[in-house]
Amino acid sequence: MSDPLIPPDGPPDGTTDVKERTETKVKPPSMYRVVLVNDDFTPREFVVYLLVSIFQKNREEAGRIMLTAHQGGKSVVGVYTYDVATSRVDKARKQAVEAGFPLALYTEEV
Ligand code: TYC
Repeated sequence: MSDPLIPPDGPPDGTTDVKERTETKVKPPSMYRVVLVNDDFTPREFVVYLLVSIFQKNREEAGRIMLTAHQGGKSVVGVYTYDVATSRVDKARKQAVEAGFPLALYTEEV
C-alpha cells in the first residue's frame, strides 16, 4: 500500500530514492554435439535406421552421416540441448546393445 503522505514522485525531503535493479542474466543452455563412431560390425542400414528413428534425420541425411563415420571414423549427428542429446544417445545405445552391435556414440559440450 502506498503512503498517502509521500507523493508518488519521491519522498518529501528533496532526496531521491534510487531502486537498485538486480540484473538477472539469463544464459542460453549449453549445447551438446552428438558424435557417431565407426566400427567394423554394425550394419550400415542399422546405423541409418537409428539416425532416422531416433535422431529424426531423413534417409538421405542419415546416409550421409553414416558414410562420413564409415569413411572418416566419426561423424557429427547434430547439436542439441543436454537433455535431448543424452536421451537420444541413451536410446540409440540401448537399441544397439539389444541388437548385439558395438555401435558407439558420445556427446561433447559445444
Ligand atoms: N563400418 C560399418 C560397416 O561397414 C558401418 C558403420 C558406419 C558402423 C557408421 C558404424 O558409426 C558407424 N558395416
